[in-house]
Amino acid sequence: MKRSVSKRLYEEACKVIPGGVNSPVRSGKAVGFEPLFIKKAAGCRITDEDGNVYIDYVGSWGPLILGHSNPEVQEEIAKVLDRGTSYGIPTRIEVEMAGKVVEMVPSIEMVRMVNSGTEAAMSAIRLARGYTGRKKIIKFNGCYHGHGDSLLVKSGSGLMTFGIPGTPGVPEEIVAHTISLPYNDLPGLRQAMEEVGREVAAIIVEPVAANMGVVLPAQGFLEGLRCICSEYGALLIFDEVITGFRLGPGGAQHYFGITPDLTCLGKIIGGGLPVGAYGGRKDIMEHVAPAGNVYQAGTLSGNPLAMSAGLAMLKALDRGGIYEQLEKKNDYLCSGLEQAAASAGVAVTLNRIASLGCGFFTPDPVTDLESAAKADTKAYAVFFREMVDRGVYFAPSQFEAFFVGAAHEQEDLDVTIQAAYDALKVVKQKCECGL
Ligand code: KE4
Repeated sequence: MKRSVSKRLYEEACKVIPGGVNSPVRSGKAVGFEPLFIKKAAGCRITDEDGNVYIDYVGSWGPLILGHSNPEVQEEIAKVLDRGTSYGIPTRIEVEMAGKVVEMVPSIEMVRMVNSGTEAAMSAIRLARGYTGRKKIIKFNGCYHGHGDSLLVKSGSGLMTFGIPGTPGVPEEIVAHTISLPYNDLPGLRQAMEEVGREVAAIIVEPVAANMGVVLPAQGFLEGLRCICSEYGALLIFDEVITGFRLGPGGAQHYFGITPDLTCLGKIIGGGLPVGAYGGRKDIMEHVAPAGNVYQAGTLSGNPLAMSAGLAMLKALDRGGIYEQLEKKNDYLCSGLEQAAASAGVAVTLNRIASLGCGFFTPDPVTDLESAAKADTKAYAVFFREMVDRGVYFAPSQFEAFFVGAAHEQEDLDVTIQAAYDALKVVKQKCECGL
């Protein structure tokens, strides 16, 4: 495929943007690939500046569950555009959006809009510390909760992709109160809580980890977190930036039947525009300024343009019937990918749930960061490049999820599976030759 325009744009971008990208995971560095520059997108397809078309399984890293340029979402955005984009003064649509989130997410009695998942997670942490008067936070290795200082400890996503253990610029004093433990290890958590449990403000978790690839909670893990938090008076925070509205209208907390104290949201809630949110028990949320003293603010929080996109998406998702379809499509795709890997004789462990998945290039089960890290990233890089050359765009990292959306039709899935048969044969040849 000719990609000369993307190549030129990348060269220009690298002169004025760090690494040529506005977010590290978009860089193709980890898979030996210079990033595409996208000109337009519709449905499940993206078109690059050279006119090449790809079936897209990144979907802006999760938000576009209904596909690119969804007519309902675009229509609502257009309606608001005529009236302006942001006032910095309350609007009717913010009340409607908050009401919709409270209606859809079981544990949320009150919610505050912000502009990203990072803001949602860092605000929830601050609120938990302000509410409990405690300092320590427990997270899990390989989970990623945005780039807020106190959560950049053994994180997933771009930090795992590029092997960045922590990050310069975060003073040790800031992360001194952050403890990161193995995901799915309840005994390890119990031991830590026996030592510091009364100092722990919150345990924050991705109820399905999707930033070290996709790793499912072990049987009893989430229930265990709930019990332990209640036992020690720590708050349970579900970071549902990916799973929220992805695993169903009520997210992972409804899917698994667990009630967190606070929930972080992002991605889908913005319908493709910048929106995050955090919410939960009213007695906790009423500590947030100006109702309470825990300060958090945002110039563009709740802006009517972003609210219109997010609300349109939530209403469409809440109409019913869509999640069953998404799960069927993902099951079909994953089965096809597994058959393609078996046919090529390439070891792939495919973790999936609802419309989310990840194929790890390893024969062994992947249940935490340690087992995820054993995946053959070189093999994944070959797979990624071979698939892109066949018009299929997966995440440019072994440690990111793929997302199936409502716009992926049977034909798109079949094209993807056929491409995988061919791509995995190349992986086999290249990996056997040690290339
Ligand atoms: P944002 O600040 O990127 O909106 O959200 C941060 C965040 C928080 N929590 C979870 C569970 C997340 O997955 C994320 C962001 N996810 C990554 C992709 N795995 C965003 C992609 C990027 O960094 O460009």
